[in-house]
Order: sequence, then structure tokens, then C-alpha cells
Amino acid sequence: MAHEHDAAGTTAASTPQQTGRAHDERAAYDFAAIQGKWLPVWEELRPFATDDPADTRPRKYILDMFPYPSGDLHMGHAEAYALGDVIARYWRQQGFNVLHPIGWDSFGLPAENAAIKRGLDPAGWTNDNIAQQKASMRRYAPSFDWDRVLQTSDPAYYRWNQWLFLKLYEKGLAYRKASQVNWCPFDQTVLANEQVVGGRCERCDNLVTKKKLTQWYFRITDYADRLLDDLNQLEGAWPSKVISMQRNWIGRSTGADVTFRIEGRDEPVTVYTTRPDTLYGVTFMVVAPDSDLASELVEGARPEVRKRFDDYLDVVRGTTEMDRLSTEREKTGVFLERHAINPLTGERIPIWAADYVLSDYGHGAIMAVPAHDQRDLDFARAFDLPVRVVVDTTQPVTGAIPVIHTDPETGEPILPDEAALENPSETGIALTGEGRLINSGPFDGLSKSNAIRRVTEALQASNLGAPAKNFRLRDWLISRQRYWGTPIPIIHCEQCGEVPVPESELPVLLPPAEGLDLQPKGTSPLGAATDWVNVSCPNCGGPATRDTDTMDTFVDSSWYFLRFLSANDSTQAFDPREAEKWAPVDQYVGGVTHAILHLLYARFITKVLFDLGYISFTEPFTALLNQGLVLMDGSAMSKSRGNLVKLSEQLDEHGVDAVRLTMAFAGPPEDDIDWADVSPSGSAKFLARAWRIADDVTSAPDVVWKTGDPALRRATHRFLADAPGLIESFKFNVVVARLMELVNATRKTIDSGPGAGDAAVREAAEVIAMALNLFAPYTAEDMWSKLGYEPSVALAQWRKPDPTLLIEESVTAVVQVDGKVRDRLEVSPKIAADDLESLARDSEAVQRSVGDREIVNVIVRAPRLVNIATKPRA
Ligand code: ANZ
Ligand code: ZN
Repeated sequence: MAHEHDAAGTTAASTPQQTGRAHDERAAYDFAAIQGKWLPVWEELRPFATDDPADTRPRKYILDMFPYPSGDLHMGHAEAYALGDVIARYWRQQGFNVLHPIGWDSFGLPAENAAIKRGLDPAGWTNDNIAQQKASMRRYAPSFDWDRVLQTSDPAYYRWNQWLFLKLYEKGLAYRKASQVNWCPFDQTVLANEQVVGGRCERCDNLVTKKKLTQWYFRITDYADRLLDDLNQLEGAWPSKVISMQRNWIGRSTGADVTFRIEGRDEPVTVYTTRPDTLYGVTFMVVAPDSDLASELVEGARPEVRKRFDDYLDVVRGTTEMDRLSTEREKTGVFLERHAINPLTGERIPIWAADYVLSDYGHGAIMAVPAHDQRDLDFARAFDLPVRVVVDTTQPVTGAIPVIHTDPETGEPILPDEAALENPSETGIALTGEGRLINSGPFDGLSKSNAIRRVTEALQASNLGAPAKNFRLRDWLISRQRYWGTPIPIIHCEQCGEVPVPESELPVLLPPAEGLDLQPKGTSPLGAATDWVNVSCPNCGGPATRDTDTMDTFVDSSWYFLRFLSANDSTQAFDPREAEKWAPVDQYVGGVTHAILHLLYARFITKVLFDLGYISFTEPFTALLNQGLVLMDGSAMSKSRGNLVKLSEQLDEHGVDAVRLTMAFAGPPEDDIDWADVSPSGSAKFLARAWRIADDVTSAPDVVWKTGDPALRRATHRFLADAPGLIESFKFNVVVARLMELVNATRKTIDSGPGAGDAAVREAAEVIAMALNLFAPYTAEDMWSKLGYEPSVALAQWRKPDPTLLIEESVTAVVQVDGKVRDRLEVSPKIAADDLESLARDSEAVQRSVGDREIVNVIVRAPRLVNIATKPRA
């Protein structure tokens, strides 16, 4: 290790020598020696084990998001685990039995792609990385319970993934269907909507296309309402940004289904609309070109129309969903030469196919209201279709009496003010606001919201419609055509169809990678493992084949927090009694990159397990803290940018504690940390300074506290009183700053006060060690031992502040009027100048003395003096 750079060494040399011991007797703060000394002690002591059934302390479950084993630990991990550990260690000091586990999210594409690139077995590559990360983590010393380690690529874990799949399958929540799926041509795999970012693959950044495939889904849409409504419970305990991201992702929309009769077709077509109030303004219908309905409607059409449609469909298939929904794009479409009938007015309207209508939302068909919907208006203007205004958006909607302008001759409503109510077909701007209905027969005069209700009721009464809801959320596509994942425990039999693998035959082990071509090619590599694939049907014994797909790794991470509770239990996924004891997670800590997917899936699976009776709670993570990123020179660290800071080098240079302390001290946890702006060597210096205090203390552990220096005692107890609230509101950086002040105050008492033997110095040193345990565990442990205690400081309980020491001192402020002392006020030494001035002005003695003279000048020297000058009488 690089001792030459140890900043602490220089500090120790410059520390004043006033403890009575000779210079050469004093050891320097040597982080490497301290790390080397305490790590083996902790490994022996297991201070963070949670396996004592007789433990009666109240419990807390503190969870850090588990890492992908994609290489050694990096600076981002270092930040996350430093911050998560502050919380875990804090609750232990508060008397809780804290469960703080760690594991690896070790299946998935990163491992597989890396393994392919290097020609290695993904299992070997993954396990090597885990071993390396584990060694780094041990040295980094978060207070993990090392007896509950799990890794998702271990059969002992993924067996229960398969069990979970079967539970969902039994409930009808896992199903297979053929559909257009997002396809990454580079990774040669399907992607969930969530994994497509801006039309590109989240992993490799290539453009995503569509492909029709049969895939496995989890029916998360059945839980959409609950996933949305239960977010209310998390308000205040989760970052509001994450809650709103979840809400938008689920995207609940309420409106109505409306059925339109189609000329020349027996079956009517249902459309979904959020604006049933605009039904009188419908001037055409649009179906998604890639829907079955469109193909069917165009079947009997003239050959030119069919040709035009087929050509159009080809183009549409190659267009991303994002482009299709874009309002910027020129509208395209094909008239199908078919007609629908408006259910309320009987009006005959043309049916078009256009790509701005998506096949997998609502019913894949819409009623178009160009006057009030921008996309419909753009389309109508492009193809010269009629535009009819049915909501007068210049009309006030509050107040009982609507103003309706009708032509006295014809009784037709008149648009009230041409200027105010502009014609959308001319302006190109749809009228989307509030207003009152016009041109809508019996509904004229109703406000938009009343009309939505009344029109829906009218439709419902004649069986032509009903209230409806839709979600942006799609079912969760969980199958992948890749090797490195959990095999789906289904067998396909010619006779029986899909047959679940019996639970007693789990796990379905992955076949060895050796001999398989893992290169992505659109079908699962598992298909080539013929010995593995060909089985006999568990149901009829006939020839059958295994499902060759593997599960999305988000399945693995959707319930891992429960597996930690029974990590070594080979008989069940988790013990419901352990879940009852520990879960839900009290505090979850991790990156905001998982704000949508991972959290949504974990919330979904939690609700499923609740419904199945395995757990008694419905939300997995009671509170969530998202730490920021660690940047370098203003941007995310990356090899290609050349601004990568290597954690191992930072640890070698500054020591574990200095790096951890720097992470906590850098600012609020949610903010990004720019490593160029922080000073790990400054942290190391501070740690040396703190450590030196314990080294200096000469009193014995049984001193009488009362006899100590009162000023230092007050500072210590103020810190004891304030730190808990600061930690609980994640103001770790403030606690560190306060701790620095306490160290300074203690040093002052040693060097220029009552000295190192004073009881207050010992008391302060002990509190400093306990507080440092949160941020710099090695230094804290070493101080604790120097102070005469057995390890571990991590188990020492936070002390209750003495209330008599928390009462603030007061000082006497003198108030002068025109140079004469008129009053003395007892005030806080921290009083603000403004407050002191108003106290002085309010003083009766001062007012008597000022009388009716005008005050021309006030000089305030808080907290000791206020000088008031008046204008001398003429
Ligand atoms: C008529 C109408 C009039 C509409 C109006 C809006 C405004 P959200 O909020 O996203 O649920 N729509 C329905 N299905 C669609 C599909 N498969 N593809 C594209 N658009 C679709 O939006 C629902 C609205 O989006 C529906 O309400 C429908 O247009 C359109 F003044 O119906 B509306
Ligand atoms: Zn069978």
C-alpha cells in the first residue's frame, strides 16, 4: 500500500506535544495498520450477525441495492455502501437489531456479453467477479451480515425464481402470447418497453425494432390500480420524483368505451376515448394499421386500396412507437373506403388507417374529433376531413347558467365570438380546454366534465358504451432468448400443451455452457442443448421439450429482499415467519436509475405474494433513499472519457475510512459528488486528528463525568442531542461538520484548557469514536480500543444527552441610548443582530429614555451591545 502518500503521517508530526509523553513514544495514525488490525477481529466477532433467535431488540431492515458483478467495485458502489452503512450503523446504536444483507444480481446480459467477448463461461466469469467484489467489500467494511449472502445465478436462488414463476402461472398471472415485441437486433433479444429508452436498447444503445414472437408475460396490468393507489402510502417516505415517475409509468387514463356500428360488418367496433363529451364532433374513425381490425376491414376493398394499405403497413412496421406518437411528424394514412355509424347521431363517418393510432392501446381504434384533439386535427387538415367544434372553450364553466347563443330564426347555436372562439381548421390549433357543449343536441350547455358523465350514461343506457379505464403500463414481458438467466420451468408436450415442471423437480438447472453457442441469434442458445431440451412430459409421459427461454433478470431482483430473510433455507423461497419478523424493508438505499422498473416489479411481486398469503404487507420498501452519482470533472466517470477514478487506488492512497467519510461529507446524499471537488486527503487529516484525541486521553474509563470541563461537556451533549435527528433526515454531511467542531473543541481543551486528563476530554473522545463508527469504522474501533473498551464500537449504544447540559448559556447584552447604559438584557449567545435590536427597542427602559425623540442610528454588536443614537432636540 502507498504509505508515502499518507497525509495523516504529516499531521501527526505537527500535532502539539502537550500530553506529557515523549515525542518518539507517539505512533502516527496509520490507516493501513488500523485496517489490518481490525478487519480480522471483526471477521471473528461477527458483530453484524442476525441469527440469534433470543435477540429481543426491536428490528430494522436496512437494504442496499445489490450490485451486478460486472467488474471490481467502483466509486458509485463506494458511495452507495458508505451511505447505506451510516443508516445501518445508526440504528444499531439506537438499540435495534439491524439486518443489513448483501448479495449479487448475477444473471443477465452484461455478464453474458462480457463472457462471449472473452470466450469464457458466464458462470466462471461471474463467480470470479463476485469473488473480487466480495474481497473489496470486506475491506470497505460495510456492516453486512455475511451469513446471508446470495447470488441470483446460484441454483439455490433461481430454484425459487422458478417456484415464483409457477405460483404466478397457477394464478393465471404468467401467460404466453404471440405479439409484436421490441427487438434489439444487436443483442438479438426482446426488450421490455421499460428497456427501450428513446427508441434505443437500454443496454447497447442500438435502435430497437419490432418482431412478432411468442413470449412469456406477467400480468402486471391486473395490478395497475393497486400499484398506482398504493403510491399514496409512500408519499413523504420515497423521493417525490420517484413517486411521480411511477405514476406516469403506470399512466392511468379514465374515459369511456364507445361502440360504433360498421357498415357491412356484423361486429361493431369499440373505441376508447377520454372525451365522450365530444361525440357530436366525431368526423372520422382511425384504426391502427398494424391491428387485426385494419387488415380485416381492408380485405374486401378494391385492389388499389389494398395495395396502398399493404405498402403503408410495411412502412409502419419499421417505425418506432416514439415516432408514431410524435406530434411533430407529418400525418400519414390510408382511407379504407369503409364507414362507421356514430352511435348517438347516426352520422356516417369514413374509416382511415393511420400510424398515430397504436394497435396495443385501448382497442387500437379511435373516434377522431379534430376540433378538440391536436393529432386528429393535424390528420384532418392533411387529408381535408371536416372539423366540427362541439365545445365552446370561451364559455365560463363555473356558475350555474351557461350562455348559449342560438340563431333566433333557425335555433342553431351560434359561435359566440369569432375572435375568441377560433376555428381550429384555420388556426391549426385544437381547442382542448374547458368549456360548454355546443352543436351537441340534448347536451348543449353542459360543462365538459358534466357532459363526459352524461354522455357516458346515455351510451350506457342504450348499451352503446360504458365507463372505461386504460393504462400506459403493459404486461411485463419476462422471457429472453439468452443463456445466462433462470430457465422457465415449463415443458411443452404435443399432447398436453404447456405443462409446469412439478415443484419437486425444481430447480431446472441451466445446461452447462460448454459446447453451446452463446452468440445472440434470435432463438435461445438453450435450444441446442438437446439432451436438456428433450424430456418426457410430467403429465402423460410422452415426448416433450423444455421451454428454452430464460427469465428477465428483473424477476430475480423483484423478490430478493425476501430471500435474504431465509438465505440458507433449502426448503422454501423464504420463511413467512421471518418475513413477518423483518419485512418490509425499513430503508432501501440505491440509485435513481432503478426508480421505475425494479421498484415497480418488486412492488408488483410483493402484492402477488400478499394475495397468495405468503406475506402480510403490500409494499416492499417503506422508505427509499436515492443517492446521487459520483462524477469526475463534471461528468459521469467512464473509461472512454478517461476520467475514471479507481476505487482501489483511492483506498490504497487514502484508506477506507477517508474515502467513506468523504462520501458522507461531500453534501446531501441525493446530490451528485464530483470527485474533483472533494478532498479525501483532508478527510484523512481529520481522521488522524480525531484519532490523536483518543491517543491523548489519560483518564481511566471510570472517571466521574461531572468533574469535566463544562464548556466541552456542553458541546459533547449538544452533539449527542442533535446528531440523531440529522442522521434520520439524511443530513450526514452536517453531522460530519458538527463532529469536526467537536474534535476542535476537544483539542482545545487538551492543549489550552484543563488538559488531556480532564473527564470531559474522555467523554468527548468516546462520543467522537461512537459517531465516527458511522462514517469511519476502522478509526472508530481503534479509538475505542485506545479508550480502554473491547470491540466493537459498532455495538456501543448512543448515549442520552444530559438535559441540564443542553440549556443554552445566556450572555448579558448592554443597551445604550446616546452613550448611557439604559438596560441590560439576558440573551442567547447565538442571538441574531435583528432579534437583539428589536429586543432593545422593545425595552421599557429604553423607550422611556428615548421618549419622543427620533432614533437616527442603531449599532448592534450581537450578542453584547446595542447602541441607540437619537436626534438631539432642536
Ligand atoms: C376522442 C378524443 C377527443 C380524444 C378529444 C381525445 C381528445 P390517454 O390520455 O393517453 O388515455 N386514443 C385512444 N386509443 C388510442 C390508440 N390506440 N392510439 C392512439 N391514440 C388513442 O388518451 C386517450 C385518447 O387518445 C383517446 O381519447 C383517443 O382520442 C386517443 F378531444 O378520443 B380521444
Ligand atoms: Zn403430455
